[in-house]
Amino acid sequence: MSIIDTTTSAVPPVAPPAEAEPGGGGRHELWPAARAVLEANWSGRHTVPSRTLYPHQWSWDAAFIAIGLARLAPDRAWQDLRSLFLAQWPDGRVPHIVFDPGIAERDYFPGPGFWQVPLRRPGHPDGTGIVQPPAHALAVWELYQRAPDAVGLAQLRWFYPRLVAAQDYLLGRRDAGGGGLAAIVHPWESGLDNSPAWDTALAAVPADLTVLAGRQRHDNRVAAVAHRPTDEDYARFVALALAYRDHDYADDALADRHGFVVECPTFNALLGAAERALAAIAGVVGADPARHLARAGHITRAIDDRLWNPRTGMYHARDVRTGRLSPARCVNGLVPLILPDLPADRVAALVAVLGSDRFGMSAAMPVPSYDRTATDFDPVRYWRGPVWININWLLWRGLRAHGCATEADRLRAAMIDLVGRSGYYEYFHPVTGAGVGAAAFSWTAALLLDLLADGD
Ligand code: 2M8
Repeated sequence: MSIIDTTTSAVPPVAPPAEAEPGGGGRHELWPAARAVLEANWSGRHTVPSRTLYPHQWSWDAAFIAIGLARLAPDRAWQDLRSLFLAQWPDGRVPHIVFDPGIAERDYFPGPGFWQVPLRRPGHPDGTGIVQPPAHALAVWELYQRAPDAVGLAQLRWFYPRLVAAQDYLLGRRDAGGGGLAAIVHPWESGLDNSPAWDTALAAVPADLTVLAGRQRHDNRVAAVAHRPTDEDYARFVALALAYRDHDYADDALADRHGFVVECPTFNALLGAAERALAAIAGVVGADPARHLARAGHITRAIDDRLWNPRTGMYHARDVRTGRLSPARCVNGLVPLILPDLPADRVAALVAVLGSDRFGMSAAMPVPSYDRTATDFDPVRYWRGPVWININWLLWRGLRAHGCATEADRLRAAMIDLVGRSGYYEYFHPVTGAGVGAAAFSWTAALLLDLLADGD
C-alpha cells in the first residue's frame, strides 16, 4: 500500500523517563512507583504490558501506555507507538500483538509460530493477524497536545496516513454486518477476552479441548488458574484463531463462514473517537477534517441504531451472524459515553446504569467489568467481574465529555485510591480491591500517571 512508508523509523534515541516537572503529578507518592513500572517494562523498543504474563507488545496497551508516557517521556511515547505501527499490514490492519524476536516461543502462547503471518517483511517485526480496539489515534492526538512542537508535528505527519489506513481497514473490510460498524472476528480483538458479552455468540463455537493437545498455555503457569479464562474458553479462542488463519486472514463473507462475528460497543466507540481525533490531526497536518467528522457522526448513529437496548438502558454486543444482541450487561456497553455526540437521553441512561447497583459507581470502588448482580458475576476471573483501569479511564473521560464533573471526579479518586491501596495490578477484586493478575502492569501505571497529572 503506497501510503505506508515501509522504511524503518527515524526516531532519535530515547532518554529514560525523567522526573515530572515541579507542579505536575510528580509530587504524588504514587508517581515514582508508576515511573518504575514503566521503566522496568521498557524493552528497548517498546513497553511490554507485563514481564511475566505478556512479554511482547500489545496494540491497545501501547495506546494507553503512550498516554501515560506522554506525561513522563514524550520521545519514548512516540517511539513506543511507532514500534507498533512498523508491524502494520499492507491492508492497514494493526496486529494485536507485535512479537519481540528475543522472546522464546514457549514464553507466550500463542506466539509467532502459531499465527504464521504470511506478510513478513525483512527488517520488520512479526505480529498476529487479528486486531484490537483502535485507541491509537486518540493516543497520538493526546501526545501531540502535550507537546505541540516541531517534533510533534513530524510525528503527526508520520502517523496520519497509517491511522487512516487502519480505520479504512476496519470500516471497510470489517463491516461484515453492512451497517457501518466494524465487526470483531475473535474475542481477543475486543481486549475483553472472556467477557460475558461473548457468551451467546461463542456458544455456537465448539469447546473442543483436543485443539489444545500438543499446545501449552503459558498464562496458567504464571498466573492463578482461577483468575484466567478457562480451558474451554481457550479451546474456542484457539479454534477461532486457527479458522481465521487458515483462511489466510481474509475478511470476505465473514458472516457466512466464520464462527464469531460480533459488533462490540467499546471497539466501535473507540473507532468513532478515532475519527474525531483524526479530524483534529487532519486540521494540523493540512488534510481534510470533514471526512473524519462525517465518519464519526455515522459511527455514533450506527452504534445507537444497532447496539442500543431500550430495556436495559445500555449498549450490547451484536452477533452479526444471528442479528441478536447479547443479553449480558457488560461494561463494554457503557464505554460509548466517550462519544461527545451521543444523544443526551442515552448519556443520562448510561450514567444511571453506572450509578446503579449493577455497576456501583457511587461506591468508593471504580466500575467492575460486569453487572455485580448477575448470577455468574465472578470477582476474580479476568473480564467477568474485576475492575480494570483502562476501561475506567475511558469512562472517566466520557463522564467529563458530557459535563458529569462530580461523577468523573469521584471515579478518578476511586481509581487513585484503589491503586494506592493495592498497587499497579492488571485488574482488581471489585469488592475487596485486592490486586489480581499480573503485578507491575503497564497500562495501570501509565493511566495513573495521566490521572495524577490531570488533577494538579
Ligand atoms: C489480555 O489479552 C491477551 C490476549 O490478547 C491474553 O490474555 O493473553 C487482555 O486483557 C487484553 O485486553 C490485553 O491487551 C492483553 C495484554 O495486556 O492481555
